Amino acid sequence: PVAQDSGILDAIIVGAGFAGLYQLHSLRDKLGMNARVLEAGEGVGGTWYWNRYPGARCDSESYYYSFSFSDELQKEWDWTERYPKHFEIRRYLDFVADKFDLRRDIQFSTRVTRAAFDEAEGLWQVATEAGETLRSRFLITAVGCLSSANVPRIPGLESFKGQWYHTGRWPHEDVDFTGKRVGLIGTGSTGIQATPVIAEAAAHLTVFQRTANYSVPARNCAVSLEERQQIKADYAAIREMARSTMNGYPFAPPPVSAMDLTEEERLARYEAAWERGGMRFRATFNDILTNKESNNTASEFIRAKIRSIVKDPEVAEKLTPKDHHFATKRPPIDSHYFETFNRDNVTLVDVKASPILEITPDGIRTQDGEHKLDIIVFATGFDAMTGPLLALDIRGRDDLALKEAWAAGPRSYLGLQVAGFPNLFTITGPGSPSVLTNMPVAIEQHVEWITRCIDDMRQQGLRRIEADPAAVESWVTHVNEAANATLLPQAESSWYLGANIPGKPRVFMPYAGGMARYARICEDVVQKGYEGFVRSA
Ligand code: NA7
Repeated sequence: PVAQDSGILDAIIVGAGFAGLYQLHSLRDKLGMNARVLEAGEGVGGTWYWNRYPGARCDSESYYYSFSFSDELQKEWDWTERYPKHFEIRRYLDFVADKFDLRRDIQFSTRVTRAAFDEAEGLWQVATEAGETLRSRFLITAVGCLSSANVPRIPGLESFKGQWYHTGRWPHEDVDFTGKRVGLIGTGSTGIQATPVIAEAAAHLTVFQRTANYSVPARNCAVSLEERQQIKADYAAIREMARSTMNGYPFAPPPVSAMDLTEEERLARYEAAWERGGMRFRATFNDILTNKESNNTASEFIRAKIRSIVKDPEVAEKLTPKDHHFATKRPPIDSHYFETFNRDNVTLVDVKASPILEITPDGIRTQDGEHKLDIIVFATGFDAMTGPLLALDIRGRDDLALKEAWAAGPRSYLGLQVAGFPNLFTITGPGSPSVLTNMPVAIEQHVEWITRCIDDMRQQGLRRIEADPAAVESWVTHVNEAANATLLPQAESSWYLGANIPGKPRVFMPYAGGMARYARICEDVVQKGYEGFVRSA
């Protein structure tokens, strides 16, 4: 390690969510390095520090949306619900931070405003909002993929007399909806989670929907003591399974196409999956994301469910997705979302048919007229994957701005490094499987790979690593091929493609080749002496 008293750190890690915490633990406690985390929030949690909106919980099940690296940790921790609420995840990450004594190396309330590579020194210079500059050999971003809030520029927002909130920047104190007229914009995973909870409390809820969405019941429930004990006893096998699948889940589709069965058999399987609930529905057959005909059967099954749940046929029709295939946009799961539209105090506004024109002092004006509101909730998503990275204003060699390097869309090698940016590692960066997987599995793989890479460099007396532009070129090609082998890029309005942010280049960002395959490729790269990277002393 670099000497402590030189004021130079071995590594600066940006972000104290799952990724930042584990990266700090790995570098500091396994390699004995001098690492520091810079975190904008006042506590640990990362994305989960900010996402506190009503109904916020994880769509992955708690027992596998967690760290696997410490057997002691997974034995000590008890999850209470099938899907953890936002505060339970924060409590878990607090527990992790305490258990591994991580806080002493985390600088909270510290926002990075610029990071520049000093070629002469071979060091990163990282500037913070408070005016501090820190220096380190390595810079590791652990900023999450869905952490840069997207508040659409709707004229008149500043004139609104009520309160407005973005779900990903929710206030720490509860928002009281009692007796209020609430407008909610957006029907992605977040809007679909928040809708039933807000409707319970508000005098009236108006949901502004741009794209109708497929959603499957989550079937959330408490985890019993017996289940907890069983999971703990089985953890080794559960984790191994999670690492071996496409999405990092400890379950996989059977080796059966939806087209292999009769309609009756197929419907029986969908019905069972619908009852079981959650992301497991997507794993009913092995070709839902690759075969249009198969996908149509799943899409049609959900459409029929929506029509059967929602009593008003006109509302049901508006809620029925028509312009994309099931799961080609990130599939939400819900707790009584469609049922909520049967309530007297809930209205659905289709903003494709009647676009939002402006926000007025008293509400939202669509083409059809003004909707009077006391509170507006923006469930309008994120500048996904690239947003949080570009916000750091990263400058590589020759003052090359990441924003320039990625002007036509993100380009990385393995989602981990960018040509022209030596010693910068991006955990769950664009080009990695990240958002298409159960995040902790992807994060642990990345962190362990980066840690080993840095350790190998140290042992070989190397101080610098950078992705070779040719390797970036072929990885970008491979990421495109992997996406095109699925139906995913066909959903034109998907944030996977950057389509939700006006002016953002349309590039399919995550690696769709699967988590297990990705991990094998990364391993192969190491075995071939870090093929595709240029390393030097
Ligand atoms: P998403 O999935 O990006 O959903 C955002 C929603 O907001 C979606 O329905 C958008 O419609 C809608 N939206 C965005 N901008 C506008 C404007 N300007 N007008 C009307 N409607 C708009 O974000 P979430 O927070 O729900 O979920 C993000 C991830 O968090 C999720 O995938 C999980 O991984 C957890 P669109 O579909 O673009 O037409």
